[in-house]
Amino acid sequence: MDLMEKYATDGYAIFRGVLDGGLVGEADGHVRWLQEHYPGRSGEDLSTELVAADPFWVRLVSDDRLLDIAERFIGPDIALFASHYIAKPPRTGKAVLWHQDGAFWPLDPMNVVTLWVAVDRSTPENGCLRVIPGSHRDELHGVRERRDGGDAVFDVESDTTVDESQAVDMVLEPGDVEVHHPNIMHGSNANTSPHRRCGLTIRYIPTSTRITTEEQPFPSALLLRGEPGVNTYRERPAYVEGRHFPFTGAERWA
Ligand SMILES: O=C(O)CCC(=O)C(=O)O
Repeated sequence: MDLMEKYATDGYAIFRGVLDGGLVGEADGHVRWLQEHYPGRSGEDLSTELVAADPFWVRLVSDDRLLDIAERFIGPDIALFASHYIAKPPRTGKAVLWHQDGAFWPLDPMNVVTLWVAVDRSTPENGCLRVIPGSHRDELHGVRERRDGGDAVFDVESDTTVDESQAVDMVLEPGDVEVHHPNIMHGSNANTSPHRRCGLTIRYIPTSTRITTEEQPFPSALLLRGEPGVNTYRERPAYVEGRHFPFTGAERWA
């Protein structure tokens, strides 16, 4: 099955070997740098409000290989809505409870695509992403405070029952990209293995999708390709040596 057909049928698709080892290695260095600079944040909490001040983060989500994939799903005018590294540490990495992204997002209409970029090898042992194929055809269910009493990355989950026997594990190599629909039911287990599990979520919207938050521009709203459409955007950050994470080509962002 062609990957676009796969997405239409199952609500997700996997693009293999999208990013090269050099850039994935820089993303790995970036995660470590962020953890040094924000010691109060866990590896699962490196997210949206940090993006627009971080030239490498903006460089990474602007990569043409990623935008070319996003363009196939949402067309040529592309903005960033949000992005989040979820770097689950070895042995103590937390679960992400079952949810549909669209149930949480201030977007109108809910036209958005997620690219999940594997920074580490991602397997059932280290808590890979799991999806319920075909669940993207369901409506958006409500959400509730979590009920399991355990420790999870977010405090909320979908308020519907999920048949976990239908779940498919997203086994990915560094540089692979999983793409998913805002209505697909997904989550991930805790990382009980000796290996970190790091992925970067990138939420791309067509610029015809409005970000409806009171705060404008939204902290991570950035125009990445094409016409600006209905939103206002943050300025791209200028790279300052010594202040920002250093990366290949940083001089072009100064
Ligand atoms: O990385 C994970 O474990 C969960 C990611 C997720 O919930 C998402 O991509 O929407």
